Amino acid sequence: MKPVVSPKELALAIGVSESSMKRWADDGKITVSRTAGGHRRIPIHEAIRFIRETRSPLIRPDILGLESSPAATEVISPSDAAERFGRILIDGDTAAARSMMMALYLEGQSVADIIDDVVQPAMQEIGKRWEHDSTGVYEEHRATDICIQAMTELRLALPQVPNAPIALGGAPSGDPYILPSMAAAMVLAAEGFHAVNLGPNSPLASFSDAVNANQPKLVWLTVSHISNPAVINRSVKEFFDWASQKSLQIIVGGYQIQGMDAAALQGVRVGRSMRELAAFAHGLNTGGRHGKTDGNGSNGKSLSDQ
Ligand code: B12
Repeated sequence: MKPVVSPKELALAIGVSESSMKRWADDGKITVSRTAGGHRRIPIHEAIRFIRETRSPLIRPDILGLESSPAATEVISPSDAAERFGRILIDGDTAAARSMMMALYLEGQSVADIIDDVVQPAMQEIGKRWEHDSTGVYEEHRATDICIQAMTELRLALPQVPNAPIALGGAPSGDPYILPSMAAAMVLAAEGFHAVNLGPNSPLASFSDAVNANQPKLVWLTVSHISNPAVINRSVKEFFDWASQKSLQIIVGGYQIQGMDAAALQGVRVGRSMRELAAFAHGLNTGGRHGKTDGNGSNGKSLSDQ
């Protein structure tokens, strides 16, 4: 993905004239920066925002430095998307996974919907394969890596909010799962937070240091594997007791969250999906108004209305 593009490049990528693009930039419909020579330049996340909000067809993703696999253009019903993505992961087709994830976002799906409706069910199916065939283990590991690549590309394309409130989170010691916390960071970034992801296997003591250093508004914890229940429940309870004195908003979730002691989770919000995380974050950012910032992303105006 290119960091910035010219009006000419963005115009070519979505099939409009360069003069229209320059006019929209001058009308303030697209935020541009200027080079020393005065040339307009469009940051990639701004180009992505414009394409998504106007529902513009991305006919030349390669011009923006994005993958242009057929998967990007194939029309798939939401119910088939998870199965299609699962097939792509089993085939090890990284280009198709990146294209499909970006295409789903550009057509208006929220980050939370993409994770809950496409990534989670696809990985859940892949997680069953090792029971039937030992090759299922490497397929699962490779699928995880392909998801990391596609999710990283989408995260880098998300709008960047200046002076955004901070959200911070990860998975506890002994929990090696990468995708759940990465997904939480993406959803919170799409909801206007600056997300600090400590990732898998993070001792709760490091959460306290990170909270002191970053002063977050929101803390998330994801639990997919409990290696030592006594240790995890005690350290989580200690951290939450300490954090609750700091008027921090805390939300927890994950495949194994039900395996945690209720006492350890007292006073914190438990969520089952990325949609619930998005709604919680939106409420925090908008003083309780429900909904989510990363809705269908359309400004309701097509290109001809610009
Ligand atoms: C990938 C994977 C692994 C990989 C992880 C690679 C990596 N480093 O990230 C590795 C290889 C490490 C792994 C290991 C194991 N795994 Co595993 N793994 C999976 C798999 C296939 C996908 C998990 C994933 O990342 N999903 C994608 C994320 C985005 O989805 P999610 O975790 O479901 O999260 C959703 C919700 O929980 C929620 N959520 C998650 N976090 C949060 C946080 C907040 C705040 C909120 C609000 C919501 C929320 O929203 C998410 C999206 O909808 C699952 C299958 C599954 N879950 O059904 C099995 C699975 C979880 N693993 C399983 C098992 C058994 C194991 C092992 C014990 C296998 C073994 N014998 O070694 C080990 C245990 C860990 C260890 N000690 O190594 C079983 C668990 C069964 C059980 N009853 O606990 C599963 C279900 C597979 C199966 N069908 O048997 N695994």
